[in-house]
Amino acid sequence: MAQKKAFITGVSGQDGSYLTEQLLDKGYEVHGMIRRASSFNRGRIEHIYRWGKERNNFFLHYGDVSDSSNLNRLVEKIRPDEIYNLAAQSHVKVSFEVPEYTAEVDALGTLRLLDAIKETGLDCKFYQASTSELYGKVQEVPQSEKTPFYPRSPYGVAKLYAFWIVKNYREAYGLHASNGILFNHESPRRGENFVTRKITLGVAGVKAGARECIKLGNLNARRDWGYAPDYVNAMWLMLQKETPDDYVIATGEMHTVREFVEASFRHLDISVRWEGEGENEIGVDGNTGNTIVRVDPKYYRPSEVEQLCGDTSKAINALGWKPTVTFDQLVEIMVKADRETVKSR
Ligand code: NAP
Ligand code: G4F
Repeated sequence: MAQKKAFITGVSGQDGSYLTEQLLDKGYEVHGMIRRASSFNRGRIEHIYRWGKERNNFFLHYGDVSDSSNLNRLVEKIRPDEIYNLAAQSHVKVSFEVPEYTAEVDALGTLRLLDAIKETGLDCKFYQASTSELYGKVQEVPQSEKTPFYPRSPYGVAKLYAFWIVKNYREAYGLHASNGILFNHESPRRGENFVTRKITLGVAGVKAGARECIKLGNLNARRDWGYAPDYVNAMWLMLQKETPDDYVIATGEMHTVREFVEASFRHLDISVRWEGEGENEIGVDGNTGNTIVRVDPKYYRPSEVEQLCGDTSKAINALGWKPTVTFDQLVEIMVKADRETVKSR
């Protein structure tokens, strides 16, 4: 069988790096889009790049999903069998600061790619990185593919456009285009300003004596957190189906930010005692009495997504997918990795 070619936008991100590793393992030739930046932005894929260069199966191309001519040229030149559109301004809080840019990249970027496929007439499968942020102010618990959407941020609204334009191009032009509605997924490669990574880096810093405490926003927010490598495997499974469709990918378990903090400290033998309320709440080290967690309202969002919990039965039945890492294992993996990160800094 001929070697399959994949094109990944967002290759330098958390998911892009794991997806690249998995596709190379499956024998794919992988092409990734990278943005020109004034500082090094390939940290997550540097190891793969060196390895892939030797084997001549991993290639990077400069580009940006805000640039149609670049996308058209890349799609025409690479002629991929599968496109994974992972590129996004992916931070929800930041999207309130840069709403127009977020729409440009997360909404219109998706349209540009779909249109490039349509115009070249390429027989190519398309994966869209849709998100549980579409559910926002949730209309039912847990959320399935049938739950109505109610996004709560410029990010969520931009991704809502992307979700529907994927469906529209599928129905209007017969494109094999699927939406993966992925709930939060984390790993040691998670960006440092997302809450899980901020916590695991923070607790490792406190344990090492490199910092006094961690400052967080809404401790009561609840999320359905899974392990990123499991979730990128689901992306691939979706594109192996004969017909395109939309799937929820989640663990079905919900935990608060507060629980994530407690579990992280627990892995370092520190118990947290909570005192006070709201902005004045603090987390105290049960052994030393030191304040190791504080609330800082600057991390609150203008409109919050209070809870997310996914019903992944469709993916279990149709894709044979299921999560392999529990909440506690995820926390342990991340804390362990960040103890090393703190030592090396
Ligand atoms: P991430 O780590 O923030 O990675 C985002 C990637 O997009 C990076 O490679 C980034 O490049 C690239 N990018 C940003 N703007 C771009 C532009 N204008 N043109 C081209 N590339 C651009 O995100 P992630 O966690 O891997 O998530 C991957 C995708 O899944 C995103 O679309 C995200 O919105 C979505 N998603 C994530 C989750 C989750 O829990 N992780 C859940 C649901 C959906 P730089 O490295 O140069 O910044
Ligand atoms: O880690 P977060 O920033 O992730 P959020 O907003 O859920 O978005 C992530 O998951 C989405 C899938 O549902 C993706 F689509 C999106 O691209 C991204 O990957 O925040 C999680 C929760 C929020 O409720 C936030 O208010 O944690 C709360 N939080 C509390 N303190 C904090 C903090 N979030 C951050 N980033 N920083 C804090 O200090």
